[in-house]
Amino acid sequence: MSFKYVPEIAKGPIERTPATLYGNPVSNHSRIAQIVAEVAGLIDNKTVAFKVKDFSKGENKSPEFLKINPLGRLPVFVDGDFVLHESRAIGLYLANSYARHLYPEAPKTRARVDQALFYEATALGFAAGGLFWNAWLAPAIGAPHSPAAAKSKYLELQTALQYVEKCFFHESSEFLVGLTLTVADLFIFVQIDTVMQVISNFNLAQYKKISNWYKLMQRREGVSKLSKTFGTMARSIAPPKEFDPEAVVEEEKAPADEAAAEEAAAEETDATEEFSGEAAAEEEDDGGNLSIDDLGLDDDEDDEETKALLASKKDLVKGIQERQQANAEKAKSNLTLDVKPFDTETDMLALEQKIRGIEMDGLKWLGGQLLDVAYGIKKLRIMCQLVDVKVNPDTVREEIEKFEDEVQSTDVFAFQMA
Ligand SMILES: N[C@@H](CCC(=O)N[C@@H](CS)C(=O)NCC(=O)O)C(=O)O
Repeated sequence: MSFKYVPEIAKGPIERTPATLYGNPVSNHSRIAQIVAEVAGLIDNKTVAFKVKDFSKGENKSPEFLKINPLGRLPVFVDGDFVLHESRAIGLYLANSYARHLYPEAPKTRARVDQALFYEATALGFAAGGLFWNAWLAPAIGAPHSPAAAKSKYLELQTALQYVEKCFFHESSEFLVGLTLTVADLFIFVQIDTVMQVISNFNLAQYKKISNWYKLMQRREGVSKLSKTFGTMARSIAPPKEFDPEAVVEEEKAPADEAAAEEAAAEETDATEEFSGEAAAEEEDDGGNLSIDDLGLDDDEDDEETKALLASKKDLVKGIQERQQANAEKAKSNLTLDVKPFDTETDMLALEQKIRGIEMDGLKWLGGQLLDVAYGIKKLRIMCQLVDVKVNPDTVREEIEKFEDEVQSTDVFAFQMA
């Protein structure tokens, strides 16, 4: 069924019928959009209904589906008359609309997140997707593939992982960028999970930071559910495979395979864009989501009974949203920062007052003390409490570093749940 807006009630987000995310958990692109919806709780709270399109039945090429995406590709996001293609655009739209903390606004932190995202969308994604296709999915479903491409994607993936290991996880953070979970963690998790679930001997342990991070990510709410669904669906297509980059190249040296291999390698750019995988889940119920159409009310109806029904639905949704907001605002963290001055001349008490003057919704300053560093220089150790959904710790640091005449650096001394 398609959802449509009812003019009288389409005045703000609380009155909206759920949006729909069409996808398939075997597709890494789908999971990039899905993971944001899952982690933000949008599927559980019925803001977004997830609907599987089965590649093997050609559901992504049906005339009806081609009307919403002429490319016949997944994922697609539909919210009333707003239709959005491209996995990353959908993931970022969901974060911007419903979970802003996942895409921090502080310019430098956002730039680092973007750096990770662009790398994910290019080098890392092509390598992981190409390996998934050429080493596992295409052989499993009898589609054209190239062992040589599998090897080169495998090597490209090693380079990409070396880069991620070296250039992210600053200050021993458990996250790729900054001190909190961001879309960078989510999108990159999808790519690494794509490989980990189907290549049984893939050695992620050699990348210590990535490997620890991957284990923690796998346990996160929303991430864990998505990863398990993907694993189950992948195993319903074929078991995970051992991959030996040297052996596959030997295999490809057979002259009869050469022409086919070259053709497959030429076709293979972002190989996962071409696949028609197997879908296990059932689809096309409306997820129990109530549409105003289901109430049998007419758009133009203005009798008292109809108005009362609309008002009671509106109150119900508003009540649920208020409770969700109240729960989200209970999650707080304590951040302790060490602020180093430029020199002994800096008036530390005045600096502390300036810092305490920084005001943000969700930020509360707590204790502070001056500690000796060396040669008469003191640093300020100052603590604050942050409402997680409202304030990103990196924003606080960037605000303090704006006092550039006095502040040389800010370092995180501690950051933990309050
Ligand atoms: N750039 C697109 C790629 C989408 C894409 O290629 N999806 C694949 C699944 S991973 C698909 O639907 N393939 C089916 C087809 O091309 O027929 C995105 O990021 O959303």
